[in-house]
Amino acid sequence: MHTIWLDIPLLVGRMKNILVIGATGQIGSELTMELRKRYGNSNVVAGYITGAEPKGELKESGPSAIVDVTDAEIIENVVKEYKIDTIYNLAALLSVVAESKPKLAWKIGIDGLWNVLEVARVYGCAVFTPSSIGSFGIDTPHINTPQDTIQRPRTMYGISKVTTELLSDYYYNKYGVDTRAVRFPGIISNVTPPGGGTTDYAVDIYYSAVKGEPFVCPIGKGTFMDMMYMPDALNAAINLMEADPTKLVHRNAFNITAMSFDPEMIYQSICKHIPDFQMTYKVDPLKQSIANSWPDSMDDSCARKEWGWSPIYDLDSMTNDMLNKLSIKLKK
Ligand code: AKB
Repeated sequence: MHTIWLDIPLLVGRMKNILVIGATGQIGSELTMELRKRYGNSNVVAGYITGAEPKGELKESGPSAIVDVTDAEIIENVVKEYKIDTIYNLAALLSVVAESKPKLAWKIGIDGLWNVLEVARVYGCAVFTPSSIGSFGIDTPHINTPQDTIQRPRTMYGISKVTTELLSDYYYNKYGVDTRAVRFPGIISNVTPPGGGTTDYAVDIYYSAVKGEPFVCPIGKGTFMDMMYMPDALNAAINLMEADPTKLVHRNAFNITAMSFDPEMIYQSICKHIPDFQMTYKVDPLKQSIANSWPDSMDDSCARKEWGWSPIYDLDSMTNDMLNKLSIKLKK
C-alpha cells in the first residue's frame, strides 16, 4: 500500500508517472522537487542508492525507492509498481572522479544506461539521460562549438557521455524508445553540492565568498567554460521532455548554454557584492587538462529552434541569487 501524498499537479503534459534515478544528487535533488511541484507529489518517485537516502522535504514530499542503476530487476520492479512512463536517469560519476574510477564510471554510466533503456523498451517509457560538455574533446572547435561536430574525448567521463548519446539514439532509431537529452554545461546550484566535477569551482567559489573565506581556484585564469544556473537546467530537462516530438531533428543530445566565463569573470561578479573577497590560483593539473579539452562556448541554436530553449539567468543575475540563497542557508 502506498502512502497518500498531498497532490497539486499544476501541469498536464506528456509525463504522468516519473522516476528520477540519482534523485539525491546535485541535479536530481532539485529536479525531483520541481517535477513534484509540476506533476503532483505522488507521481514522482525519487530513486536513490543505499548510503544516499533522501532526507527532509525530498523524503517527506513523495515516494522514494532504492534504484541501483546497475540492477535491471530493481529498475523493472519500480517501473512496474509505480506505472512509470518517464525516466530521468541521472546516475553517473562526474569527470574528475571518473578518471580515478574508470571501470565504475563505465559500469554506472553505460551498463546502467543499458538496463534503463531495456526496461524503457519493454514498458514504453521515455528516457532522459544527460550528456555533457565533457562529450567533446581537444579536436572539437572550441569557440561556438556546433551541435554536430567532432567528438573524440580522451577522458572516461567523455567517452561514457558520447556512448550515452549514441546508445540513446540507437534505442530511438531501432526500437522507437523516446530518448531525449541535453549536453549540460557546468551547473551552479545552492541545494546539493556537486561531487567530483571539473566545473565544481564555480559552485565552491560562492560558498567561500559567503563564508568570508579566501578562495583558491583550481582552474587557471583565462579558462572559459559554458555554465548554467540550476533553475535553467531544470527547465531544460523538463521542457525538452515535454517538447513536440515532430519538431525534434536532433535527440541525443542538444547543446545548451546560458553563459561562458573564466574564473576572473565570476570573481569580479562576486566582488560587486563582496568587494574584499580574495581569490588566488593553485591550478590542479587534472582539472585543468580536462577543462582545456572542453568548449569555451557552445552554439545552442538547434535547442532554441527545435524546442524553444531560452535561459533566464546570466552571470550577474545568478551571482545575485546564489549569494542571497547561500547567505540564508549558511546562517541556519
Ligand atoms: C563536470 O564538471 O564533470 C560536470 C560536467 C560539466 O559535466 N559538471
